[in-house]
Amino acid sequence: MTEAAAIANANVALAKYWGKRDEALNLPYTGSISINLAGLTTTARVRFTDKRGEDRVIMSGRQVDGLEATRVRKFLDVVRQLAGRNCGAEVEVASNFPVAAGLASSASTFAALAVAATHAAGIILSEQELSRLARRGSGSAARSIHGGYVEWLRGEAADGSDSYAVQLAPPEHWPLGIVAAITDRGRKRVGSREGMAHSLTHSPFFPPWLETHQADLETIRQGILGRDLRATGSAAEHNCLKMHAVALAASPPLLYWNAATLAVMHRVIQLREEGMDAYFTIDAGPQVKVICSLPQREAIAAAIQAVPGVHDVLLSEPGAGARLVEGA
Ligand code: 2P0
Repeated sequence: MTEAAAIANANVALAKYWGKRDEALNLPYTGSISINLAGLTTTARVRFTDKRGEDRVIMSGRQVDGLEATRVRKFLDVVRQLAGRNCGAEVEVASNFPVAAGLASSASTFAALAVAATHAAGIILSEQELSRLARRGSGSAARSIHGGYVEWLRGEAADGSDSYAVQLAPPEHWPLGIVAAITDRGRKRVGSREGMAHSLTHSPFFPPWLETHQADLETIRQGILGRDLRATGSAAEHNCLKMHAVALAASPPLLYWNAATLAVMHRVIQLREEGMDAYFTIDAGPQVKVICSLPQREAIAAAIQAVPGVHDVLLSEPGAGARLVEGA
């Protein structure tokens, strides 16, 4: 097989990945826990050619060069090394949601690429191996290999062999609702990669972030297993605000929010006071994801859509893991 296509969903972290202990291997300082987002999907197609020339990378319909293409080429190098092949590739990637704006497009991109590229190269990996491989492209991609509720294990080994994601529970374990509020359609100014590196070296709050993270992981894991929305949601909000506190306290500071981000946060708190089960979380961008009970999702989405500055809302629920769509 020299050509294959795969799809993978984005994910939203409830306990965040923020800080690498190894930048080359994308090894995190902490574990993290996420929900796979149904319907926020990236398709990746990989074709290995006979020629040894440079890889051609097409993203959202246009050929890219520079950093974006370099990241994909480096990732393909890992696959080529695994497969013992040395050939060029043509890669096409397309997502059905706003990319590079804090909606985890690198997670779905590299999870889909891991599945497509290994099949195209003729190698079959276990889900654990795929997760480890996807991590090399983007840390959070390790989590998008699996469906439902997922924990990426920090691991201890210097070579990253024990740093991969596992499924905590399948999507049907707990059919939650997720609403993503789009408050800015542009690309974010500081990507996660630079943002976490800067936080690590320039924020006095990085050490306390590490010290308090394990407790959040445990609360969120138990909350998911026990289907306890209040425990899970409160701990996710707390963990999100701590991550942003780390970034805000960096010098110079990193401020990912805009006015609408903050307005949505206030609206979610108000919805809770009105008796709704809703909790917010925010990644390295201005969008807000709201975790809520599934029967209340439409009403919550309507309330969020009405917040001034919200361009759009996307509705999701826990979705399936990365999978091959062509080239089996
Ligand atoms: C997360 N983020 O846990 C955290 C929360 C952003 C904020 O994982 O450098 O794109 O490719 O490993 O995976 C985004 O970081 O970073 C991310 P790299 P990645 O979802």
